[in-house]
Amino acid sequence: MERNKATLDFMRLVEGRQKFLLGTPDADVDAGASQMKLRSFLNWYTKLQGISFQCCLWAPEPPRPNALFDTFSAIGNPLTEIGPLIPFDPEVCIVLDYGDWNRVKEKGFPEFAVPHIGIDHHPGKPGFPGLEIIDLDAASTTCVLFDLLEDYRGYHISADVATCALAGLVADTGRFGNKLMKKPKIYRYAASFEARGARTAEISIASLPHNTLSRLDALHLIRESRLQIDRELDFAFFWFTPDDLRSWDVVEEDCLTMFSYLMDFGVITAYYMKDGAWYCSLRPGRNSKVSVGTIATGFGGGGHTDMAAFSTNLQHEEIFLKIKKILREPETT
Ligand SMILES: [Mn+2]
Repeated sequence: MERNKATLDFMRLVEGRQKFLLGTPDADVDAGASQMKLRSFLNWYTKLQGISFQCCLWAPEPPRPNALFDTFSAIGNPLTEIGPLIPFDPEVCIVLDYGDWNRVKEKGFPEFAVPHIGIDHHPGKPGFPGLEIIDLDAASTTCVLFDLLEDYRGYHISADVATCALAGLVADTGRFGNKLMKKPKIYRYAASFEARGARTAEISIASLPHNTLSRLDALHLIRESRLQIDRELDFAFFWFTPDDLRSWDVVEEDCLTMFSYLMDFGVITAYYMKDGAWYCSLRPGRNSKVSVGTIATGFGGGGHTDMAAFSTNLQHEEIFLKIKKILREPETT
């Protein structure tokens, strides 16, 4: 059977090897699914060659729990398998779903003088030290892996691997909910995975948010006690703390959905802690004429007309007042 060039290049680098490091900078569902899927293939392939198999999974931090991981637990679950890198001496390093090699290194990916293979659907940046297999058109890294491995002779994609691949696809395209859904290619992949036995019902259930009530509670509490509004200046401001997130049992993104509920305001600002520093994120409402980038500049930050941010040592009360002052200034000059 005619095999594509990427498959040939990939197989040339893994042939005869038995120790693999599979790394990813962000252990989300697609990255975890890609690690599991590839590990399952390499396990099959080394057995076929009659050699032993060793594989170490790497990510800078454990993945955030997500019910979709359970749907592919039959072939492994990165939640339980990614840990600190034990002394391990790989013969090949494979980096998945990474985008920018420098970011991977910044996150502590160990450097080994062995062949590297990058497999991704994000645009690569210069500097990757090896073979890059990138398909910008693919909806997830699990799809790139599917193209790479599906026609490899004798390899049979099991229902468990197909379920894992579909979980990556569903999570990365926002449950088919974003603009990528216009691409028929996504449905073709989904159909291919289903034809190989992917358990779609299980995935549909797992992809429903498990914390709907916590999110509603969080939004309610923000509305009640963390939201300040100045109607005259057309300005909405909300804030939350790491303690809030813990007591509400939600993550930062759940609170930031407030942005989309406040779109009738000219300027919307969220104040919260990110990576250990206080941080303000600004958005204009749907009919706003204000450049939020200009406001962020007033705090030493920056950004664009429609998205801006700055980090700060100021308290939320001070920021609220200072932004109001900036919004008022055009009238006083
Ligand atoms: Mn991805």
